[in-house]
Amino acid sequence: MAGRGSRRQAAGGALKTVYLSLGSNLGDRRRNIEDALARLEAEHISVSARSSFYETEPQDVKDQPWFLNLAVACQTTCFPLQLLSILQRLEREGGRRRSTRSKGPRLIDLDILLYGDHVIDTPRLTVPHPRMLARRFVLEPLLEIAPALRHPVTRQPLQRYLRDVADQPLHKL
Ligand code: GSY
Repeated sequence: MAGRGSRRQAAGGALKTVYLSLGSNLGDRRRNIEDALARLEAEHISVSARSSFYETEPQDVKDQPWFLNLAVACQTTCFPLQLLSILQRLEREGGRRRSTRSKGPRLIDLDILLYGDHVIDTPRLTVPHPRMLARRFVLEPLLEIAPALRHPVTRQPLQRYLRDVADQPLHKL
């Protein structure tokens, strides 16, 4: 019985809740993020919750403009690597300029933080996002929209990681 089941597989899997982090620190940052959210919807990645905007100090490379960040919850039938490919294409279409520094300024950055409570470890994709617990610009917006989330690996509430990053400057807008 190939038919229906296999076609459904080709089109996507079960509906999943995924959490994404968006950031921009070049040009009209708010517009870049709003455009990316509209493009997600056009890809049938449906945004079900969005955080406030946060003005955040750059991590890693400090001599670049501050970022505007937010987190969203989305509903999607995409498999993880399909979702990654779409987000990477949206980054390219959003005109991401890779500076000579890999962690330098960017028009739009889209990262998968959580894919349901799945744990994914492949050469292309690691979920939960490997640096999410060390980044206040990720944790604060994420916890605003999903305060009860637990980390799928440690099973600890994400809330408890906030105090470790409390010294990273950020303003909720
Ligand atoms: O990893 C996302 C890009 N990025 C950011 C960011 O979005 N916000 C802040 N505050 N610092 C960052 N460093 C990098 S790289």
